[in-house]
Amino acid sequence: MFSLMDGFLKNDPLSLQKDILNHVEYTVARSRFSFDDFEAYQIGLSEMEEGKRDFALSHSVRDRLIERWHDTHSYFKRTKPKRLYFLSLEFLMGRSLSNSVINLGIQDQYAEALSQLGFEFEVLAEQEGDAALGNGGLARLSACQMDSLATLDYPAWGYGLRYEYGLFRQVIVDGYQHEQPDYWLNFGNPWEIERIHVTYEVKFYGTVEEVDMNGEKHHVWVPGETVEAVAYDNPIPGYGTRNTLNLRLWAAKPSNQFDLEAYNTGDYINSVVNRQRAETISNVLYPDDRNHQGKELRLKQQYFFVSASLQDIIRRFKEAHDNFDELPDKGVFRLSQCSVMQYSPLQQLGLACPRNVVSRYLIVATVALHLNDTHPSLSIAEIMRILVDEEHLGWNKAWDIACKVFSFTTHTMVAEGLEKIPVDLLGSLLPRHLQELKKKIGLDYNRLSRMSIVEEGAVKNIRMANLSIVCAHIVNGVSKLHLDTLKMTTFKDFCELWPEKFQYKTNGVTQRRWIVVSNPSLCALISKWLGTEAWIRNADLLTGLRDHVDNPDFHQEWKMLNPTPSDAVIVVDVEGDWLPHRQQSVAQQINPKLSPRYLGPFQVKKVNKMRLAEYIEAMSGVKVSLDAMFDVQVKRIHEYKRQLLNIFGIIHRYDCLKNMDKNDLRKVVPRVCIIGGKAAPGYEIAKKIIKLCHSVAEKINNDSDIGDLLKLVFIPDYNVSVAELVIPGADLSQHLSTAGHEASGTGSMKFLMNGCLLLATADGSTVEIIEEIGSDNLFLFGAKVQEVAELRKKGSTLKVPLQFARVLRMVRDGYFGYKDYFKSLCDTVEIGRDFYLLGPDFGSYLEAQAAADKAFVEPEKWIKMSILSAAGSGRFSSDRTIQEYAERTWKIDPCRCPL
Ligand code: 26M
Repeated sequence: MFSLMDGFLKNDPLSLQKDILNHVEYTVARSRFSFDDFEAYQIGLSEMEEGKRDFALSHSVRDRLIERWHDTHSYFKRTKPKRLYFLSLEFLMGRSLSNSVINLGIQDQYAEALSQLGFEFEVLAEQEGDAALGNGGLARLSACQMDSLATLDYPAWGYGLRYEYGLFRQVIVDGYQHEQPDYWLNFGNPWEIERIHVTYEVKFYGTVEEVDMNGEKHHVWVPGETVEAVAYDNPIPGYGTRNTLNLRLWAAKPSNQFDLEAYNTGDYINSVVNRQRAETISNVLYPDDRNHQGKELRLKQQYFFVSASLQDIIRRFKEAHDNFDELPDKGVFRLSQCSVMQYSPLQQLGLACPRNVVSRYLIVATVALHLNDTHPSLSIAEIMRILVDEEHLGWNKAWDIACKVFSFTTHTMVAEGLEKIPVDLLGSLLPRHLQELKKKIGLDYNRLSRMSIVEEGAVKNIRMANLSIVCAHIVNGVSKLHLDTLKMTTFKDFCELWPEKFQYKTNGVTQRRWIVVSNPSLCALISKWLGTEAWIRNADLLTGLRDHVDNPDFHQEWKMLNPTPSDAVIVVDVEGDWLPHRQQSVAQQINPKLSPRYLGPFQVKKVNKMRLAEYIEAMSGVKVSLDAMFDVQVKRIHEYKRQLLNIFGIIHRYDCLKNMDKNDLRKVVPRVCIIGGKAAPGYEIAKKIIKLCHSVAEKINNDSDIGDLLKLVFIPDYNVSVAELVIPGADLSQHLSTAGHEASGTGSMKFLMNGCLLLATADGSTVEIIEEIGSDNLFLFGAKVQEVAELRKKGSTLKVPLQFARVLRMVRDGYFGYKDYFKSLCDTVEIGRDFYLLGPDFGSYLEAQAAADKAFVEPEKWIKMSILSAAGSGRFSSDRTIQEYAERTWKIDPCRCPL
């Protein structure tokens, strides 16, 4: 890997050791030792409590991040490129240690430094907890995109909230999900830098007063509550570059503005208690990734986030445009000559000044604001308030600016998922914003009511998506199918009005995290066979793996395990019969001494399966066979994602095994079915799906007739670091959403990169994955988007396969216990009520599963499919996505900090 020598801090192993020891002594202040007293150091480190052992190490890495962070930001300040501000209420960063040393290019040096001290880097890295400030797909996408922005040298900032409690920890008790608070800051967070001096006041409630200023009427908002936002900076290092971006997260603190009234009247205790309430704003992440429930606290979080971020952005803008001397050639200079400074600096935020050459030049030198879903959409109302009330711009001019700086991405397929805020709530919390929005509503009265920003009804709602669409100059979908669907349904009217606004940028994931960090042996293998590491910054190069797809040496290193020791294999077909199939496996030498942590490029899949098997045994006590196909479905639990279809398939498989001839049993392809994911705490049906999974697992795993032929395990508390372990070890992964419901899906891309075969519906980004790898290289099933509507129309006249009815009956009749508890779950898939079409898709699902069984016992075929999956995954790198955004939406250029 590349290595950069730079800064004050040296990166040779000896210097690293010294730095780590310094932090043990002075940052952690846990042990007294002398540098040559190795024993003392070791005792000092092991004395630290769980979760703190990686602390000194992390701090030494953090120092190196800060160095680059400073250089990057002073370089941006000097060169004044147009900046992107990426606004998101959620970021799922996971762990930072491994990712940081890899992106800094110093992982080998750290490994050596630690090993000389008697420690293993990987073991210490395992100590780190996840930063889980988000729910699922949207939040992990933000994290991948930050990595790409940094790596591709784009001048960007991320903004988010520093929740004290991240996404709840999932604990399974007796098969039921319980939620426990994720107080992730307990041991301190070495990756953040608290900026006690970067604070802003955020106002809430109160009244709007009209005041007369020089004969003009102005609105002044007199707040009822004021809260302080404090900045916490999180460095985001790029790979193969010195650029290190900033993710600035806001925490709420009591404001310094005392309630004098209360103090004067002597109600000291109550006024202190009231001040303390402020901190609740950034206390906890809302754990529902479905929709908005009109909760006041959530709205407060959104506005708190928006207000602090915009104040910060505007402050930086003003700073940058005060000092023109250094950049005589950059237009900004010309602006000063045109005395633009006589305008409020805020007017320069977009295109406030008259449409002339100068103003056009201005926008190049300014900012782009990106709304990650509707969650930060109050930014639009806030910018309008600032421009109109504080900078005294006319409404039209202010609106023009807002339209030019904002772009927006939506992450949901269905209209019900779009966020709404009751007008009354908005009016009470942010009275001035509502006044301004009403002006906009006035304009919309002539349009179709469905396009209005306000939804009429008993309770009037602000439609955040409509607000964002009306304002943003570009509206993005997250896959081709997603945008096409929106164009025909939810956003039809808008698309007809402004067709040029709508674009799609198919999602991607970062190969740094999802191959280099999480699958080091595959990383080494790919680099070896491509003869370069350049694919780590340019994922398109992965297509080069196709050149070796028939090379037996390459296969040997890529290999999965010898599938099954039997001479013939039987798979289940759609009729539920078992078909014999000749197996062509070659006897394989398996080295039983192979360490699970072995990082060499040999038999990569096998090594990763061993690691996963170890984890499964530790978590659930279930021993699984490495010869089995590891079949994985990990993602948030949702009815539309159809984990229930998976479980019904498993029950069907179990039922077949139970009814099979003893002789045939030994010819079956063994499976380990792995399911993981969290259900929103209030999502009853999703929770019942988790319970059913456990009940079925209990039955199957304890059935001595079945043994290794079928196992079902639920992996608790699925999160980013668990994903890093599970994905590399999967042979097959399932993506079962009813077509037309998954906007994109990004899990599938991570599996694809790791050479795991997909079993999927033609939904979201899968359609584009098929374009890349070809339909022969995955197991496709189920109704297509166009057919879904037709099937739904059929209602109770729908035909479902007999096997489906049989499985449903087993659950209903209490074959897995908890008959009453599962009743409402069973009702959701009864003919006529089966909205997500599990019944109609069941037959084709079983066929796809049978095809997977068949392919698995032809190792040559399977390995080829696996190689071609990884080789076709380059398009699904977030680097490609970010480059498209930069060029087509944000209009920003790379700005690379010199070495
Ligand atoms: C809303 C209101 C209150 C609290 C939480 C929310 C909320 C949070 C997250 C609603 C939706 C949220 O996320 C939606 C999401 O994750 N969508 C997924 O986005 C991925 C990235 O684009 C896509 O790949 C998935 O298909 C899409 O489901």
